[in-house]
Amino acid sequence: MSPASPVLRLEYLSASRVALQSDDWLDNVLGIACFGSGSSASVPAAIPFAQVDMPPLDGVESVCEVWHCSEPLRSGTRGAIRYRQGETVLYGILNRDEDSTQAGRSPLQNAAEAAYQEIFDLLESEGYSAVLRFWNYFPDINRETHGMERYRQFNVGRQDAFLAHGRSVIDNVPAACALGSASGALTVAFMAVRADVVGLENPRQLSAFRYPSQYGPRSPTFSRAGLLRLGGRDMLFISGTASIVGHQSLHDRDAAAQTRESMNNIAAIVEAANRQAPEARFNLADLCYKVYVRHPEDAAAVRQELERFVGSPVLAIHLRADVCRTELLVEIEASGGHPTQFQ
Ligand code: 3EB
Repeated sequence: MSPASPVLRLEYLSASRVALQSDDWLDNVLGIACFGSGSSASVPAAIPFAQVDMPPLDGVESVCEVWHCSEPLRSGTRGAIRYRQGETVLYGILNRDEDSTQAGRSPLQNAAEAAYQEIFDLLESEGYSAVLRFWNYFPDINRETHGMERYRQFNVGRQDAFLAHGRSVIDNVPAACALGSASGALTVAFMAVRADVVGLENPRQLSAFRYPSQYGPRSPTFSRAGLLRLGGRDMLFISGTASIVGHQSLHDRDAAAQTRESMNNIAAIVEAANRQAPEARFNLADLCYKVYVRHPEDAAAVRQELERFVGSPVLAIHLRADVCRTELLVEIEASGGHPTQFQ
């Protein structure tokens, strides 16, 4: 049985190409995250948009990640959030400056908590029961301020918002990533659905929500992947995945080996997804990858290892970003089950 027309579609294109698109094209756009340090794409205010200072390492100046949806869409704003929604999908983006001070809490912790509270408020009032994916970007992720590394500050604020909304912080939490940009505000993009999402864990890795306290006072609140069925199709959203086995980082100073270990982890998540949804037959060669690389000089080796591992041409973009542990040189996210277009 051939599946119905896909609800979600992913497209990657440059900011200058985005500027050339017609209104018809924009009608079906859920939102756009544009990566690069140049000036941002000009996009109508009704389209959720963020410019993220993470330069592409693929020889282009910018790359825009565009989510399309086949459902009739309408736009809205709530506080700092710009969102766009269809019958089953809601995508939103929010930028939040780190400008609020409060005794005992860092501005980033405050910004993260406020951002997530605002998102949960929106999803509760609009009735989207599950978050499929969060993308978190903020500068200086490895820098220590207020006596704590900024990634750890973020984890405290994020978890507090989950708890404030009575949401579980273990098991079946949303898939996510958290990367360091070169500049800018805290940016959170998210995709939520009126559907059941199954959170997947990786047997090779301790669940992040159970990381021991050596990684910070609060464990990160994310699952290794989110699996769902939408419009008759199984879709898989794999969280940022690094060279971590158990809870330990492996292959210090070796970006190629870290890439292989990250892919071993992604392969294990794909296996877990196929156990859960056997008909989906997710396959490494059919996924679309977004690769975050700490040092630009590692990009060629990382790209080569990824292609070797997958064993066929790979749909991938590579971005310059900081990973949330200083020893990690690469992080890879992936998704599958939706059409993807590169141009
Ligand atoms: C890891 O496995 C690497 O804090 O949202 C990956 C995916 C990572 C998501 C997050 C962090 C996050 O711990 C880092």
